Amino acid sequence: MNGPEIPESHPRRESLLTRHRIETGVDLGITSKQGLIAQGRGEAFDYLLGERTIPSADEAARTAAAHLLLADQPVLSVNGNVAALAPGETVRLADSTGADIEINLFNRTQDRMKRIREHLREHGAENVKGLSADGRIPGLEHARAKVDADGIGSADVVLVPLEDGDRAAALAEMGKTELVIDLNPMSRSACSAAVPIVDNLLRALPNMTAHAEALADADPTTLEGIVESFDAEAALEAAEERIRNG
Ligand code: PTJ
Repeated sequence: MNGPEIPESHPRRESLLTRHRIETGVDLGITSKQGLIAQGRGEAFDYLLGERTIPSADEAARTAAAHLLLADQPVLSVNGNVAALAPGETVRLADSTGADIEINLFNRTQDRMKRIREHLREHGAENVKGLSADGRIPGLEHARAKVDADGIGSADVVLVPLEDGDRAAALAEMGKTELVIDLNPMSRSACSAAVPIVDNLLRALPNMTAHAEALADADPTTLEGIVESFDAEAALEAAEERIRNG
């Protein structure tokens, strides 16, 4: 993906390049137009967080990596923003944790599903789920309820990046552990997550991969210790405190 001409010295270079990825996603038919609005919302929170990974988010990323390594059937859920922003980073996290990748869209069309699958394949994904849609998440009225029975439908741990909605709570109702990446610590998804990672997707995914690689040889007792000592409420409070008071 070629970026626009933005000088290295531009103070908002990273932010502008990220915007360009989302714009390109819309042009390619991967990202929905609403995804542009979601991006703007995220940017505002990131600005207030200082555009860096705060210590509580790093601890959450490590805990999420431990959950993925302990899981019997972990799945990374991908929407149109995630596919445009971090396709390679998603594939690398899946590879380092043995997780499946499943496309799950709010504005679901068969055309977008296929384009996103193709895009992920171009970035190294081998098996992309979500198109069978032979399972349902009970209690959801919209398209996010459509899942693969052998994917999110039967997963024990699901990573849900970048959505403020009711799916994380519905997945918890099904007994699944959900890990959420969301820059807004007050979003419904972050608040109902077992592990809310309040960080930019572009920093959180590589950070989780680095933690998963560092923990690859850890025994289950060590991983369980990491999971058990995590306090989701404290992580949300730390992020909100950073946003409100700098
Ligand atoms: O691709 P689809 O059809 O499934 O549609 C996806 C969108 C993005 C339209 C849908 O999930 C949506 O409307 O999202 P929301 O409700 O705007 O929520 C997005 C959440 O992600 C907000 O809380 C943002 O703060 C947050 N967010 C946005 N960009 C980032 C982010 N969090 C982490 N990293 C980001 N880069």
